Amino acid sequence: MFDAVWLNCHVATMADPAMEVIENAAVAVNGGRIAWVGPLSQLPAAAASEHDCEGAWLLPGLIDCHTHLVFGGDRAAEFEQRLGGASYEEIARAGGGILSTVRATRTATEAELLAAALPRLDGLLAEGVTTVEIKSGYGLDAGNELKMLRVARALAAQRRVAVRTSLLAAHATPPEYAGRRADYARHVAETIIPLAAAENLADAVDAFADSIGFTNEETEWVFAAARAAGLPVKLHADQLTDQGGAALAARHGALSADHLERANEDGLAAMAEAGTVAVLLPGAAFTLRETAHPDVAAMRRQGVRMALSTDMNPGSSPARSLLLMLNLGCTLFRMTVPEALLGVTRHAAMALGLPDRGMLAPGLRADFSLFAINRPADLCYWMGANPCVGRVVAGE
Ligand code: DI6
Ligand code: FE
Repeated sequence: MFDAVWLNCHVATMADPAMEVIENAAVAVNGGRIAWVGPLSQLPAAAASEHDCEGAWLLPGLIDCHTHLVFGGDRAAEFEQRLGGASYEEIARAGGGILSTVRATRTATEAELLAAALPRLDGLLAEGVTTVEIKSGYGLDAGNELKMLRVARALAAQRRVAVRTSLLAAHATPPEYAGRRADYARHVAETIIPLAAAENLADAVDAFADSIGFTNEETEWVFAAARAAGLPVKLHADQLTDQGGAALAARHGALSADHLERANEDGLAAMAEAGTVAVLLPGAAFTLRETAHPDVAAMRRQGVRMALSTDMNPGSSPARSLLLMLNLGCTLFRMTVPEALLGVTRHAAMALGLPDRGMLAPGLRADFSLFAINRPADLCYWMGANPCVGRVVAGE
C-alpha cells in the first residue's frame, strides 16, 4: 500500500539523457519520496490516496538554479539608458548597475525585501518550480549580505518550495572600498564568509570573476575561505571577458560555472573532467544583446553537463519565467529539447549539489510538476505560455 499515487499521466523521468518517456503512467509516493514509477497497468499496489492527472504530463519539479531574486528597487531607468545605447559595463563603471541595486537593497528592511521577492518567487512556482537557488550580492557588507540570506531563508518558510542560498558577497566592490578591490575581497574571505557559515545562512559561496567583478587571484581567496568553512563553490565565469574562469572553477571542484559566454574550450574540458556543471543564462545574453553565446557545441563535445536558469536579477536578466528560458536556450543557444529539459531538472540539481532530486526515480524526493501539454517539447516550443496545472513538493 502506497501513501499516494498519481494516475493517468504521461511521465518524462529525466533519468536518462535520451529522455525516456512513459505514456499512461503512474507515480507512487511513500513518506515524501518516490516509491515507484512505471506504466499504470503495472502499478504493483493500491494507495491510500489517488490523484487523477487527467492525461497531463508529469516531470520532475523544475529547478531554477541561479537567481538573484531578493533585491531592493529596480533598474527600469537603466533599461531605458541601455536602449539609448549605453552598455552594461559603462553603466556599471559610472556607479550604476549592480551598485544602484546595492543602495536600494541596503536601505530596505527584511520585511520590505521579503514582500518584494514573494511575487517573483510565486511566478516561478506557478510554472512548476519546486527548488530555487537565491544569491546574496547586493548587500556587499556583512550585515546586508546576511540580511539578504535571511530573507532567502524566510521565503522557504512562506511557500512550499526548497530554497538553496549562495553567498555572493564577491559580486562587486562596494563604494566604501572604492579603489581597494583586493581589500574588499580579503574582507569577504576573512569576515563575511565565516559569519554566514556560523549562522548557517549559506549553502554555497559564489563569486563574480570578471572585468567588472574580481580577478582570479581574489576569487581564489574567496574559494579558500569557502573551503575552510566547509561550503561548496560556484562561479560567475567568463561572461564579459575570457578570464579563464571555467578552468578556475574546475580547479576548485566548483558545483557550477555560470554564464560562460566567452569560456575557452580548454576550460570547458577541465569542467567536464571535474564534473562542474555549466549553467547557461539566456535571459542575460538576450537582455544584453550579447553576440557571443556560450559554446554549446563545445560543451556537448567535451561532455560538460548543461543547466539552464533565469539569472533573475534587476539589471542584466529581468527574467521572471523559467519556461521562457527553455525556449531561449533552444532558440538562442541552440540546445536540443532534451538538453533544455535536463537543464531545468537533473543538471540543475547537480549544479546545486542535490543528488536527491531532478529525476523521477525510486528513493528520490517526490518533487514533481504537472503540465497540460501534448509532449515534453511543448515546454520549449511555446513562448509566454504557462501550462503548469499542478505541483507536488516532498509528496504534498
Ligand atoms: N552576473 C549577472 O548576470 C548578475 N550578476 C552577475 O555577476 C547581474 C547582476 C546585476 O546586474 O544586478
Ligand atoms: Fe547571476
